[in-house]
Amino acid sequence: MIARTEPDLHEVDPEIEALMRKEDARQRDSLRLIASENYASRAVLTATAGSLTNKYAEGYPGKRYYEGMDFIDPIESIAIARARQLFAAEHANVQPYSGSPANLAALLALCQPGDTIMGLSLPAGGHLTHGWKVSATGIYYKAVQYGVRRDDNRIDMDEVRSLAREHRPKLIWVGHSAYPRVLDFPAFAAIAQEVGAYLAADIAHIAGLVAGGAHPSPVPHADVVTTTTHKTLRGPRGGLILCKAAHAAAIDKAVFPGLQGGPHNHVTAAKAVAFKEALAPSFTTYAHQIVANARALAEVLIGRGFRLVTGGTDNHLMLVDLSPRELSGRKIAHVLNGCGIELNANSIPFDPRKPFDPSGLRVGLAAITSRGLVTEHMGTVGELIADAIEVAAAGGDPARCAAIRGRVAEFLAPFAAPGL
Ligand code: DSN
Repeated sequence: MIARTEPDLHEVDPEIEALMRKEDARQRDSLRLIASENYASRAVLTATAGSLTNKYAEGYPGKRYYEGMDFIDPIESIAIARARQLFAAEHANVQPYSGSPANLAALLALCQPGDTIMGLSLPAGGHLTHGWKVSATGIYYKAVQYGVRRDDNRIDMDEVRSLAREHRPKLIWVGHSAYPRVLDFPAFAAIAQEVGAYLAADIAHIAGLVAGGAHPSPVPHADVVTTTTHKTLRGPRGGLILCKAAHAAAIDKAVFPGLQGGPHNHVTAAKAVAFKEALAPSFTTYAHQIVANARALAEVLIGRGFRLVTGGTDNHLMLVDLSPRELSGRKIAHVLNGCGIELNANSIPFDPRKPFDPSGLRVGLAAITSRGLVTEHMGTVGELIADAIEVAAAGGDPARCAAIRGRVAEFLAPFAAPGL
């Protein structure tokens, strides 16, 4: 037997190892409220860390361009079967590297360059890849963007319908990165059907809520559904495409060889683990708890005098509007980070400020719900956020920030951070 002499990470690269441990501690001690983030479980993290990263596997199970697929094929087949079961989907492709490649694959499968596509505009809460002008999806396709109403900041289905009738898009996106209300998938499907468009739902933010039954599913209504796997779904950093059987061949061809080379097998394995976790009854409880926590936190923040975009939330996120006080979202978010409260500045609809320094703060509940926080804790969470905003608005005094950071760490100490 050969003696194991291989050095560990802390011996090979103590600099990187130390930074990784510091990031662990930072995630443990911070109130993590970035709406697109979560804590993956130890099982998910373990799956990403093994020998599967060493293997090439271009192609699909049973039809590969490499030898040595004895274990990669069953892993990917299990991931596909679990994704289909979780979302009641006719077909699943588990290979997309993340959400943006998944969205590009949907477009490559269903549209030609130059075709008209429609999506929610970025300033109204949409995603870059739904046709925003600086994205490839706004450069290679003729993008028409719908928005939200000025009075209640909700998606204006009348506008969606009239733009669709006028522009006859090949594909309509429904989905968002910063919209706090339920998406009306049947209404989008009716409009798409009327104008002969494909309907593509991007559920990256809400996939965990959909899987857990805390948000309606687009799967019965959309031709294609894309998602990341690492947000509310609580899996590894990656992507997933679900579609009708009629689009399966086109989607698979678009992912590989259309856009990607070898799938990241270690991430595929971790996706399979995450789908198994999401199929457990406890995940349904988790998904509903996220929404209950978000609603409870929204009430606390409203009680502290903050305006929320649309007046509240139906999902995992809310947007705090700082424009009545003419505060810089970027500066406030930066000071909050120093207080141990991690969230991001975000544009609000009709924002008077620029996108790089907008008027909103986006607050998401998925990560802290994974730590076991429930509605009774949202009073404290809201007070910490509101107090920190006041400290930030008054100039961000370091001693006052340190005091809040101490309160945050003390408050979070009893709640174990999954995976860390
Ligand atoms: N950037 C991600 C988010 O934070 O919502 C979406 O891609």
